[in-house]
Amino acid sequence: MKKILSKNNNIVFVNPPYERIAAGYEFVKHVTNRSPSLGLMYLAASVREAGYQTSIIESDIENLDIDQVADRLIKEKPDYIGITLFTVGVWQAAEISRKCKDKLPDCKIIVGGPHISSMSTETMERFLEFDIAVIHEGEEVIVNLLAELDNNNDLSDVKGIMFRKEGKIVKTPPAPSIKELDDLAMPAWDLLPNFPETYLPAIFDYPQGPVATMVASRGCPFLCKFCDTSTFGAQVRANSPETVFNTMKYLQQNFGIKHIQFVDDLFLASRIRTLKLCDLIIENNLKMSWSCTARVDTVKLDVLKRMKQAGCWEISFGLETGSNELLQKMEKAARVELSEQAVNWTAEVGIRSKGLFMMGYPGETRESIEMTKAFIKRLPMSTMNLSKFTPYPGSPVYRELYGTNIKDDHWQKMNGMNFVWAPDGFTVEELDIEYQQILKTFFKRISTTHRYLLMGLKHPIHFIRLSHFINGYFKAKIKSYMGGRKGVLMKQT
Ligand code: B12
Ligand code: SF4
Repeated sequence: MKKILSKNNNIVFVNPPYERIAAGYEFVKHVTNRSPSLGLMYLAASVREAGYQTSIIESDIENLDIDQVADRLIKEKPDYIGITLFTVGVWQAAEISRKCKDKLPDCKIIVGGPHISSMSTETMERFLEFDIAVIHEGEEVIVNLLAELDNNNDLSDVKGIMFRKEGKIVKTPPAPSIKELDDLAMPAWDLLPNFPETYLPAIFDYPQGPVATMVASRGCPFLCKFCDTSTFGAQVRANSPETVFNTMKYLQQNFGIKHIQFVDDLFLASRIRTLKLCDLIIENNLKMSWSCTARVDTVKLDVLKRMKQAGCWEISFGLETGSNELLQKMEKAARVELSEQAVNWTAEVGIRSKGLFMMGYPGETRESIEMTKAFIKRLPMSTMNLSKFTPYPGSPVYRELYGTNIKDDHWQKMNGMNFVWAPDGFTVEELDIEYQQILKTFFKRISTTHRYLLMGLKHPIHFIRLSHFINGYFKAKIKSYMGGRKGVLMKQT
C-alpha cells in the first residue's frame, strides 16, 4: 500500500443510525445483531497507518440519533468525515452531512460502502451533501484520496471515486481490487467505542461473549439474483490461514474475545485453507469457538469433522426456501435435497446450523410457503433467520423489478424487515401474517424449545434478551387486535 505522511489531519468514520427494525416490530431490537462495521475498522486502520488521526462513531451501538452524531462531529471539527452506506442508511447519512456542512463548510464528506458500490451515480445526483464517493473496496483508495485532498490537488488521478467538479459529477476509472488481503492493516478494533462489551450477535447465535466479527475472504463468483455482490465482485481473495489464526489470537489476548463470527460470503470456498486454519487452531490449542457462513454445496463431512475439532460452533447456511422451483428462480444453484444433506451432516458432527431463509421472493406462492414450513419442521437446525425479500440495489433482481412497484424512496425501508415489494397474489398484510406463521413453525418445535432452554440456563443473557422480546411481542399483538388490525404487526409509515 502507498504510504503517505499526512499533516496529521483528522478523519472521523461514521456508521450512521438507520432503521434496523420495521415499524410495528420494535420488540425485535432485543434479539437482533449489534455488530460493528468491519469496513470502517479496515479503513481506520489504513488511514492511521498512513499517518492520520482517526476515530469511529458506531451510531446504533452507541445509541446516538442523527442530531447527536452531527453534534459530535461538529464539536470534533474533523477535516474529513467518512460515512459507510447501506441502502437503508442513505437518508440518515444525508441529514447528518447536511447538518455538518452548515457548521463545517470546509470539511469534506466522503461516502462509501455497499450502497455506493452499486448506486454511486444515483446517490451523488440526489444527495448534494456528499462531496466524494468511493466505489468498491476502500482501503487503498481512501489513502490516495486523502493525500490529494490534503494538497488541494485535482482528484482526477485518484482511481475508484466520484467527485464534484464545476457543478458536474466526475467518475474516475475503477481502482484495481486488492490482491493481497494479508497486506492490509489489521482492522482497528481498538478504535471501536466500548469494544467488546456493547457488541452482541443475534440472540442464541453465540455460546458466550465477548464476541468479535472477522472477515477472512472477499468476493463471490455466484450470482444469486437477490444478492448484492457489487462491493467485492466475483473474484475470491482470501487471507492466509496464518493471518486468520494470528488475528483470532490477537483478539483473544487483547480483548478477551471468546467467540469469533466469520462473516465471509464463502468461508469454506477453499478446502485446503479451511483445513490449514483448523490445524493451526488445534496444534496451538487456541481455546476459542467460532462460527461462519457457508454455501450448502461447499460442506464435506471430513472437513466438518475437523472444523468441529477446531472449535466451530455454528454454520449459517443460506437455505432461502423449501421450494426447488423458487431456488431456481433465485438462480441459487442449490437444491432443497442438497441443503438438507448439508444441515444433516453438520448436525451429525455436532456443529449447530443456522438456516437463513427469505420470504416473498418473486414467484412465492402459498404452496411454496407451505413447502418452506415443512422443510423447517424436518431440518435439524438450531436456529433460523427469516428476512422479508428486499430487492437491494446492486442485486440482479433489482434491475428486473425496478419500474414495477419499487421506487428509490423505499431505500429507507430496505433492511430486510419490510416488504417493499409483494409477489403476485399477496398483499403485504397477508405476507406479514405468513411471515409470522413461518417463524412460529420453527419456534414451536420441541427441539427448538429444548435447545434454547439449555442455552439459556448455561448463559442467562439469552433468557434476559428473550424475555424482553416476548414481552414486546405480546404487547404488539394485543395492540394490533385492539386497533382492529387482526394481528398484523407491520405498520405502514
Ligand atoms: C457482516 C454484515 C452485516 C452485519 C454488520 C453490518 C456492518 N455494519 O458492517 C450486520 C449483521 C449488522 C448486518 C446487517 C444488515 N445487513 Co449486512 N452484511 C454483512 C456482510 C455479510 C459482511 C459485511 C462486511 O463486514 N464486509 C467486509 C468489509 C471489509 O466490507 P464493507 O463493510 O463493505 O467495507 C468496504 C467497502 O464497502 C468500502 N467502504 C465501506 N464503507 C465505506 C466508507 C467510506 C468513507 C469509504 C471510503 C469506503 C467504504 O471500503 C470497505 C473496505 O474495503 C455483507 C456482505 C458482504 N459481502 O459484504 C452484508 C451486507 C452488507 N448486508 C446487507 C444488508 C442488506 C443488511 C441489512 C440492511 C438487511 C439484512 N437483512 O441483512 C441489515 C441491517 C439491518 C439490521 N437489522 O441491522 C447487504 C447490503 C446491500 C445494500 N445495498 O444495502 C449486504 C451487501 C449483503 C448482500 N450481499 O446483499 N450486515
Ligand atoms: S447469496 Fe452467497 S453465494 Fe449467492 S451471490 Fe450472495 S454471497 Fe454469493
